[in-house]
Amino acid sequence: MQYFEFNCDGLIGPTHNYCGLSFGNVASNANKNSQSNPLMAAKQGLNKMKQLSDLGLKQMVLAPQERPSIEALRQLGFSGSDEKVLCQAAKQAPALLANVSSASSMWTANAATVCPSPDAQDGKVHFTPANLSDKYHRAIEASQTSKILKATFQDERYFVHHDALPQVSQFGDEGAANHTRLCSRYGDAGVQLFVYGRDGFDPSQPAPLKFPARHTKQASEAVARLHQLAPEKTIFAQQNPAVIDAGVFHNDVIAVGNKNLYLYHEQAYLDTPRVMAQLQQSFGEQKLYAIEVPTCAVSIEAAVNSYLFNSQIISLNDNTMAIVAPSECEQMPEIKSYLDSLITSDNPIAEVIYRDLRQSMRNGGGPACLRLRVVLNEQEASGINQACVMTPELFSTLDSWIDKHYRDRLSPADLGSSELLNEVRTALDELTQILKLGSIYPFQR
Ligand code: SUG
Repeated sequence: MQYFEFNCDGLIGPTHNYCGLSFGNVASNANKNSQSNPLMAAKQGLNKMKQLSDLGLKQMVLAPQERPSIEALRQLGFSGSDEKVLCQAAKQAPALLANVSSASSMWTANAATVCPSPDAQDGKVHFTPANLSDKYHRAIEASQTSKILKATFQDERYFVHHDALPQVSQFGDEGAANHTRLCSRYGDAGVQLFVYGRDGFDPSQPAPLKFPARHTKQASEAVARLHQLAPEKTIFAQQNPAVIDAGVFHNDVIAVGNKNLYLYHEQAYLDTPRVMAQLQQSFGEQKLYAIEVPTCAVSIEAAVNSYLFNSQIISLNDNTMAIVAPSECEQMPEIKSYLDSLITSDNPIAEVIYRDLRQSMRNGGGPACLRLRVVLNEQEASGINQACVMTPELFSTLDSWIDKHYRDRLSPADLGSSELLNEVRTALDELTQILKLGSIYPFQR
């Protein structure tokens, strides 16, 4: 049976804005309070999906979450009509309103950790939504993410949906941003590399000093257990605390893999040589392209500013890969020259595709943040919601939907407007029909 990688990209929601909510994420902090362009953001994301789909890759769309979340504000004590809740929050607690208005569900690499069927003992595809417990604006995504994943990967014969881990910092889980599956062919049993920032239960272990380590060892271990992974093909590695303090808030800001290729920075881990030796050992006799990027070629600062490692590496066919890099990489001479040398050296990457994703990048989200990878075989693929699969028709429907409903500028001060709330709800209501999701949003119930 043939296996494929599906890239599930988050459709960027109509409240995309810059409120500087993510301490430890350099871009989010730097762009705090600037004006965003939700229309342009959504189109930049959608155009990436179209390009990958045009290249023959399997591409899906995951719906955004309802924001502002009136439900979350009610939980925090605001009451009355939806308009009153919004208006009170805008006046009395603008910081809370910013948190419940973030379009952060676009970064679907943080939506869940996914285990394809060849790796799980029960032969099913497992999903664990990430609790994202380190940041309130992200933690409120988990329950809705679970509903969206269930509405997208529907057939219970193939898909197992676990609950998110307990919502406490000891089990902080940031999903696939800290997880990479390596394999020779997608249908082979893969090696799963789980990366965490700290030990959630033992504060005497190494941890960053300045910025939070969002993801814990115990979260990674729990997900590996839930997904029924073979211990000899599962690796747990700790991120280098010093790079977290330099702005590497997720492992996908310092390493990226596809199939049997792993591109990583020499400073990525607490003990990088050990991690690579374990990876090589789990890979056995099979060929692994382990490409180490030295600090003398790319500094940590340049990695964080360019988001080189947040590129997507994709397979164009059995032997050739391309790297989908943010356009910032093309503009930084040292990164451009690194990528030029990468495609001419001995590895399967033959092409660089630069993409303008600036709206998302300004919040610390590059090409790889915007997608969740799900490896499926043909039979499993028949059990997904087909209305979410990217086609030329779906592209043009969504493109017009964005034109119809999205604003081309939004400032933090606009978030309290009831017109915006109505615009968002009208848009999302129409979207649930386009993507055949049923009534998944709180305002629809
Ligand atoms: O969690 N930014 C996101 C970016 C997530 C990137 N994802 C991966 N690396 N996989 C975050 O920090 C910023 C929102 C704001 O500041 O308004 C934000 O949430």
